[in-house]
Amino acid sequence: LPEEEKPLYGNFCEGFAWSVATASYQIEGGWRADGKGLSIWDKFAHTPLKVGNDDNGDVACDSYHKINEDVDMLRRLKVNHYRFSISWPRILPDGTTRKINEAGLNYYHHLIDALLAVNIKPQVTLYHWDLPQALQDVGGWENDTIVKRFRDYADVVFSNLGEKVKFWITINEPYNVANIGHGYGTAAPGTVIIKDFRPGTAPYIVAHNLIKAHAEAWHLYNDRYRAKQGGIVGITINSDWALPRNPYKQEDIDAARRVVEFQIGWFAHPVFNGDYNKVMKNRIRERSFAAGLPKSRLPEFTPEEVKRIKGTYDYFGFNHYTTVLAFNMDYKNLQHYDADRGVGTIHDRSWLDSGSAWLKVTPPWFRTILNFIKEEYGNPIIYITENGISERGNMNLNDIHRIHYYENYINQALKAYLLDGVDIRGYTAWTLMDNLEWATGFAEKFGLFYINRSDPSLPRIPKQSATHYATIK
Ligand code: GBH
Repeated sequence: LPEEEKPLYGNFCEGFAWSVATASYQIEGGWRADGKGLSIWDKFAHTPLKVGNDDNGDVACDSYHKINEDVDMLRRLKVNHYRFSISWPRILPDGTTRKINEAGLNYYHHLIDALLAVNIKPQVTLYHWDLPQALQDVGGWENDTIVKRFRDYADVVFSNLGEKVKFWITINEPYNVANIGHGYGTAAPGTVIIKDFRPGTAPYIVAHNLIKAHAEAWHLYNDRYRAKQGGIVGITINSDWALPRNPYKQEDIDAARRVVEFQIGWFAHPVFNGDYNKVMKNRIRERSFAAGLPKSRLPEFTPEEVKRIKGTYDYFGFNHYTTVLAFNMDYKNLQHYDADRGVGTIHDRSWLDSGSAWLKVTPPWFRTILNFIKEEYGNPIIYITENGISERGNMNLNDIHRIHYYENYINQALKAYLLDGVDIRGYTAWTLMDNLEWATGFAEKFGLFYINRSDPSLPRIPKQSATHYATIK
């Protein structure tokens, strides 16, 4: 084996959080149960041709009615934490505090009580992409009133559940919300009509509001809840690593760096260092001016906002799956996030495949990107909040590719911790069970447990990897 692939033996720190993750829209179902409002994913998935096979989350894994079954799986995995998200419209049907849906809150109370009863600590995400449709109808994340709406929602959640929850994630993968949801449009809210297609402006406006919303939720917790509830709050940022396609070519080396600056940096630079990074500021300004625009398409934070946003973290939440090869690419005058980034990406043909076109098995650079975060953002506490692999096709319980993936990625994280001093406090597998993989539907399966969808009781069946994950810790 090459040196970087040889396993290291050892352990993570005392009290390390071993976890597994899900997200509300991907598993809950109960899309209209007990007064829940509609989310942008309900609407998107009910629009023909938006989701593979026209699948939707109406039933999903029916977790809304299967707390015991879900907790049983977690016990079998021997995890000490469980990461799940709250459906905003299940608690606030129209997105505002005008009406609080007690039945929705009770679902989360019952789930959390069932977890705590078996010593599993909840890690709760406030926003994993299912915005109340009523808020989308007034502009969603593009309207800056969302910042206050999100803070009010966080207030309801902290005040109701905060006695029992000590680990909060404000927003999952703001990159996806901004660029996939409002740029490419292949996730909700998506682009419905051509005039909505503003891939060089909408993502930046949305990101701006996401960052402010996160900061306001963090401050709210810090000022009003931390002293009595004693939890921690952070944001979860996702990024691939990027290698230069030609490692001897400076413009490819720069392109690889831009991939990370435009993905991690977009959000982490404001939250950890204050303000956007120079690479994004300069490129977007120059390209906006070159197109004759009067100002940069990247919004600016005022000095007060920079101060308010900087330092709004108790840890760095990080989701990671794969690596790309990057090369410099000139998109001419196109006003688009991709063109601002100015990068083309490919995969190395030697990398192992998964069930997802974008996901290749590239464990060594997990260690590299963890080191990048350590160096770039002042050696923060890091919780790995997602990492995992998919397959396609019929039931495959003998998922050795997943065992291989977890073994190797976790070992690279261990090297980052033991050899490089990266302050990793937790690891989370994505995902507990096969679920609605967003726009690709149920066909892409990331689960440790298989769900037999042709049986109406939706039985959860452990794959080999589930048994294996229980022994890794
Ligand atoms: C995470 O996103 C999510 O947090 C989680 O909910 C999801 O189920 C999981 O990972 C697995 O995907 O089809 O070429 O447009 C990971 C980042 C970004 C990966 C969007 C898939 C689509 C690529 N995802 N990407 S493409």
